Amino acid sequence: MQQPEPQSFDRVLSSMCTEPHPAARGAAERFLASNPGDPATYETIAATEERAVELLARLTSHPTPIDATGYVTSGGTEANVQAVRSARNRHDASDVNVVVPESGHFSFHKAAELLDVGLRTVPVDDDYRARTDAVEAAVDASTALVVGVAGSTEYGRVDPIPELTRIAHDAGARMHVDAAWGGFLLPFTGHAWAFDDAAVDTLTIDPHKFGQAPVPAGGLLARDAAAMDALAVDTPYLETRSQATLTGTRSGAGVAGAVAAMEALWPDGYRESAERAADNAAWLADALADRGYQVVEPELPLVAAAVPEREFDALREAGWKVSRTGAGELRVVCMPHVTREALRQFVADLDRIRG
Ligand code: 0PR
Repeated sequence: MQQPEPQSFDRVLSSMCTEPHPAARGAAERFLASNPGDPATYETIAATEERAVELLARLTSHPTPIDATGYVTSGGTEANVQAVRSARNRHDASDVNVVVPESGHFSFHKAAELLDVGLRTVPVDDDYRARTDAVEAAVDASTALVVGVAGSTEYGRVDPIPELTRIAHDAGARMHVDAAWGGFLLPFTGHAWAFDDAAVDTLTIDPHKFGQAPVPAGGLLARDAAAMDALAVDTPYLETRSQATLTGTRSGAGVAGAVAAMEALWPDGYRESAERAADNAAWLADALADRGYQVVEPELPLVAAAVPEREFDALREAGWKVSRTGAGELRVVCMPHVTREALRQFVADLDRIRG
């Protein structure tokens, strides 16, 4: 029998994770002891991981999904670290740097520190998107990678990926798109973000976020095999001779859960989730604006609004798991588990708190 979650998702409005699809739970459980890090021994999960990469490649409009390279990471952090590592290893310069908009996830700070790469943080515009003029001014011959965010953590914004890609390539750098959260929403929007929209080199897209897969399941994809080859180290005593992943033993459950979720939901289930989330975000943004709050218009289903600290604290006390942007706004992520009814209750609680 299906066990319930150990903690209810009913009042979770801050998370970028969600309840996994039922089929994904079962699939994950079957592969709890399989290690995709040793594909010559665990052949079934190795084949399942190839399927995961193919499905992710379809979602991101990779030109050759069947031959796409990449793997199921432990999450967006590992995928971003590996993208920086790959670009660094391929870049022929000393004092390598990576150019990241200030809206970039903090995993790039970890990557820069771990890999001893300079981090050049560039400002965003008034609508929280990377400023192309600032990126242009920041790149130089030592820039190994430019990062664009497609679905930013704080405001759900999509950077101008085609322009950033041109700037990166003109400077001799590689282009990475961080669609860790946005990747399962963006195929149903008009945004330019994927492999067919620009000559993007690598891309992060996490099944364990909007993909409704169990944790841990992130994704790193590359346009060309060379990006993954640059990550490979020799593994003399394994039957496979090299390994490109960051971790060694990995979660078979994560891989199997991701495939089961994607097979169940791509594309119609994800489209429905994305549309429902967009409607919910628009509804919440209107409800907050009607009450006089300054709201950041949602682009993807993430609502930020300037709610005073006292009210924010009272919402937390009422059991709502909400979080704040760096600038202090209340932030609500309309994940698949966030229902309209929950949002109505949330707004009713806010009305009660306001008195
Ligand atoms: N890139 C982007 C755009 C992200 O939003 C995140 C995480 C990452 C990379 C890193 O992904 P992993 O956390 O899988 O390594 N975004 C959320 C955040 O840091 C993750 C999160 C998820 C936070 C659930 C809280 C939570 O309850 O805010």
